[in-house]
Amino acid sequence: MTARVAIIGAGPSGMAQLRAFESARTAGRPVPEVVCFEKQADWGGQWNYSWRTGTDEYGEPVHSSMYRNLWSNGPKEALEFADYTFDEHFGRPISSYPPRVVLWDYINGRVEKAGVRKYMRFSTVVRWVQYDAATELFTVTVEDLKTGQTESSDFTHVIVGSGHFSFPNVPDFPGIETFPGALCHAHDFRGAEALAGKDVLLIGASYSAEDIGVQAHKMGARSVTFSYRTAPMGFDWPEGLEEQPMVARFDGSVAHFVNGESRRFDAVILCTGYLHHYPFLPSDLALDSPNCLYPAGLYRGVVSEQNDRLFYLGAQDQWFTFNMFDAQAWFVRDVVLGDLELPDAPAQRADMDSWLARAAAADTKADQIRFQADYIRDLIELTDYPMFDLDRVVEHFLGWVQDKYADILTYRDVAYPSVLTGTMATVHHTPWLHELDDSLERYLSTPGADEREARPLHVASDSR
Ligand code: FAD
Ligand code: NA7
Repeated sequence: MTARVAIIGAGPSGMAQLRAFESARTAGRPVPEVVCFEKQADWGGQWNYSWRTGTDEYGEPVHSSMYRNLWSNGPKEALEFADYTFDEHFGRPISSYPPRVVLWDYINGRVEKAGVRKYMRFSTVVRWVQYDAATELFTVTVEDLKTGQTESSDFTHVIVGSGHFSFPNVPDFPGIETFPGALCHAHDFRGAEALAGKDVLLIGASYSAEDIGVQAHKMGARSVTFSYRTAPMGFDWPEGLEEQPMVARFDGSVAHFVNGESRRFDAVILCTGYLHHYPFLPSDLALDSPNCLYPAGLYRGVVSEQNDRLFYLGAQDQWFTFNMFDAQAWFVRDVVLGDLELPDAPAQRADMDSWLARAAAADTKADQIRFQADYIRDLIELTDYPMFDLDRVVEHFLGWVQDKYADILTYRDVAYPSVLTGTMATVHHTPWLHELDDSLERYLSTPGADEREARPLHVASDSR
């Protein structure tokens, strides 16, 4: 059978893979048939916001964990595509921390320009992938969610881009079943407005807890308490936000912490992370990993150790995002095209072991950021993806970490220069803390000073 490639999912990773194949095709290289199955009606993955929670209109698990109020949690200059800059897309400088819809617009712009929609099968969920060692083919069974029809067809290569921040990790806590208030996992959190005037408990000490906490504060929560398992986040929290260790037990609306303190809460949000879960893959092919910098069993972070023709994109914990997915997609493309040869299994293992050892030694945030930059550099050096100044991006990330520790409520107002174009970001017309309209129109508008000042704040507090 001539090569035929299935891409599972059209989030930023799957979109990067489509773009990678198309760039080879337009350069005159022979490219196999590519089909991308996406269960949602549009591409964008996490960035394709849905108001729904639980199951969608077809009874499928809702994929996106993003909320209405979400703004980029890192400077956009750290994720910029090396082959499609923000300047090219927006035609003028914008700020460093755009809202979700603005970033969706950017990633959509690149693939629309590349004209890769023709490879898409939207509203089509991959139900099962079966590998036949005799024929060396994958049989991919999909369901067209609009018609309910299932069909199977064979592929020589499968590229998994289904993301790993969608299936919530939901631990149990003694007595939580007695909690009478609002209770959900971050995956089902859609907006912080309803938290105004409430006492809110967030369990977890990573991105979701931090960001939902500051969103809740922005929208006027009376208090926000973070409960950590390993270590506190340690930001210089404004009044009304505090960190406590683990919850020992709930007793009705009261949470008792392991340090003996207790508080009463109106709402609890479990910000306890996500599971790598691939319900469409048999256990021998499904990646089984915690959320980490270098999942074991993926050569160069993408090639399944179980099968040289099965690839995973974006399976890492992510400092870098869009441009890391590009580096991976270009590498996978060249392996599929036969332009890059994979070493034998022992050599793959030795390579993975050396990266795993380095990942294990990356204790600090700075180590982890540098690790991921080196990983990306290693991939880009093998392909024609445009190399960009990764050391400069590392500096941006280190600056961003510092900004957050300086003031967790204002770090999104800081501007960074593009490492690709040198363009300095603008300072957004309205400080993030005061901006209550997340729309693209509002973001790109230039409101007069009167309008900026007249915009109502939901809450007034000394910290503003
Ligand atoms: P996803 O974006 O998860 O896309 C996977 C796609 O696969 C989805 O479209 C899904 O519908 C599809 N799919 C899944 N299963 C199937 C199936 N069986 N059949 C067909 N299709 C399927 N990154 C940043 O850079 N900045 C941020 O500010 C930021 N904020 C985030 C906030 C939250 C709450 C979360 C959860 C993540 C955030 N991220 C952020 C990280 C985010 O994971 C990446 O930016 C990016 O979306 C990952 O892309 P992906 O394509 O690998 O996965
Ligand atoms: P992360 O980054 O995987 O963090 C999960 C957090 O949940 C982390 O602080 C964990 O504690 C904590 N956790 C996990 N299990 C438990 C239990 N059983 N009890 C208490 N706490 C627990 O997930 P996020 O959702 O924050 O971020 C994922 C992505 O979404 C990220 O890319 C962002 O951009 C947005 P630990 O610190 O390990 O002790």
